[in-house]
Amino acid sequence: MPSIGLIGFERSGKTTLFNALTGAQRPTGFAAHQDPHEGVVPAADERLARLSALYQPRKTTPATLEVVDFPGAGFAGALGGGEPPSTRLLDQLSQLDALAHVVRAFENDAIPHPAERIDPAADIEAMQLELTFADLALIEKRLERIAQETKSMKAAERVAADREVDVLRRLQAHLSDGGTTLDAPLAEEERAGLRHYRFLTERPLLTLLNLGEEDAADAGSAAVRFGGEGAFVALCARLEEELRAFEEDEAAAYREELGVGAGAVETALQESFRLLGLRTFFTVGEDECRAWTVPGGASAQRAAGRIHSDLERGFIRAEVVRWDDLLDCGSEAEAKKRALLHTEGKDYQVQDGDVLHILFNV
Ligand SMILES: Nc1nc2c(ncn2[C@@H]2O[C@H](COP(=O)(O)OP(=O)(O)OP(=O)(O)O)[C@@H](O)[C@H]2O)c(=O)[nH]1
Ligand SMILES: [Mg+2]
Repeated sequence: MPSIGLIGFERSGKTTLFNALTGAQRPTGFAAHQDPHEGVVPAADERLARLSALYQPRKTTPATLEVVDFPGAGFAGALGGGEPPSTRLLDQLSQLDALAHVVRAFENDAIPHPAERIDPAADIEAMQLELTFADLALIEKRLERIAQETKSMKAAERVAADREVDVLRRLQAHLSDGGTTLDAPLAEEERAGLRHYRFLTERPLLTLLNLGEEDAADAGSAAVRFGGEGAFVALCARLEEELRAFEEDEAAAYREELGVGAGAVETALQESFRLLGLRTFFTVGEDECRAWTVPGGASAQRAAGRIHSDLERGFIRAEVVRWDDLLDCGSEAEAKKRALLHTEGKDYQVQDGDVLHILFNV
């Protein structure tokens, strides 16, 4: 399952957002937890809902995202002179596919910001620096180690070591200039050679601006006012958490009264999927309609493996139809008749929105 980690300074609203995303009721507020919370978020998907309406299956299963909510205390050092994040925290972060920085933009004197200021741009910069420092420290350690090791190396081994040193030095220079591993000018094989380091700035980073209730109705312009580039979603975590407790029509009425549109949480989720480069495909039937995710560029055979290892092993071919074509046609048989359903081999690259039917033999 793809995973994303919520990071950010103390009391920025990570756990509040975690509750809004997962429906959990974890305690929020002052030092409410020392350990990360883990949860699974089903991804609402309009396409799956419509396929389900067509098939009326016994079961509808959305795609999921694992979310890990870290306590902000671990990042306190980034705001001035304190301890850098622990090795354990860095290790936990590097295991995740993406990171989401929850940035505080809400004002509330009763809930002090650890640096005693509300300045989203400064927080964004401080967190970026913290992640960059962690990677630079890792590079430095590795360079020292290689320098030690090369002393006793044979000439042939030294060639590979020299090459690694060269790549690490270039990355070091790029990070020192404010770049990230993601946007470093590296050749594809150089990048692949660095992957095992699991650098934090190699993780796609989503910025979640946590607005005050008074800004929630105008999230778009609030986001512009607070500045922000890259992948960016503005929402009010507290409001979204509160609204979860309401019935659907009550929540809708309350939203209308406040002028806060639905879907901020869904947008945050979709942005996460997009950042992760995930593609969603569907399987349909009277038993179950289900959404699945695979990394961009994944083959039909790999997608089959998401469903079951037998399907990957015994893969023969896939019948593929776009979700909206299937809806237009009303059935796979009709889609076939109109030549909208095609047969693909194991190397077919799955597209976002494909409905797959895997034929296999084990
Ligand atoms: N007004 C307002 N308060 C919020 C909002 N989001 C969170 N809060 C409050 O801020 C306090 C801290 O929220 P948490 O969700 O615990 O923050 P956190 O980032 O998980 O904090 P740590 O786990 O200590 O790092 C709580 O009292 C929340 O109710 C918001 O959007 N608006
Ligand atoms: Mg928390």
